[in-house]
Amino acid sequence: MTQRTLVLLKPDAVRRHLIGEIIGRIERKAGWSVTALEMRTLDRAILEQHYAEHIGRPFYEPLVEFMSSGPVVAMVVEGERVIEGVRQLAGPTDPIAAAPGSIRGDYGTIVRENLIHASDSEESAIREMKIFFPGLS
Ligand code: RTP
Ligand code: MG
Repeated sequence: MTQRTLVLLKPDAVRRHLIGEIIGRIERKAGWSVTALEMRTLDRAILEQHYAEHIGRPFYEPLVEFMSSGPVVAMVVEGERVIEGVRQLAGPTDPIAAAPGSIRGDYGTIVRENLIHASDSEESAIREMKIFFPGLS
C-alpha cells in the first residue's frame, strides 16, 4: 500500500545539524522517496492549524513557542506503509521511552524537543499535507 505522509524536522533537529542524518534514515528505507521539501519558519497561524487537536492543553503554548523558534524542514515522504513506518523510525513521543536505534531514542532529550513530526493516520496525512503543501494534488 503506497502512502504519503507529512514529516517535519523540528527546530531542534535543524539547530543540531541533524537534517541530513534524519533524511538519510528515511531515504535508506527501500522504496521510500522524499517527494516535496521546504525549509521555513512557522508562524502561530500555521501551527494553530497543524496542532489544532492540542489547543488548550497545558503543553500547547510552549509547543508553539518551540515550533516557531527557528526554521523547520517540511517534507512529503511517499512509499510503502510510510505513515506507520516513519512513526516507527521516529519512536515514541517521549524520548526517554524511545529505544536506541529510533530517531528520538538516539537524539531526543525532552518530550517537547523530539526532533521530528510525522502524520499519525491517513486522515492526518491528507490534512497536514494540505497545510504545508497546498499546491500538491
Ligand atoms: P508529533 O505530532 O509532533 O508527530 O508528535 P506525537 O504525535 O508523537 O505527539 P503528540 O501527542 O501529537 O504531541 C505533539 C507534540 O507536542 C509536544 N508535546 N509536549 N507533555 C508535553 O510536554 C508534551 N506532550 C507533547 C511534543 O513535541 C509532541 O511531539
Ligand atoms: Mg501528533
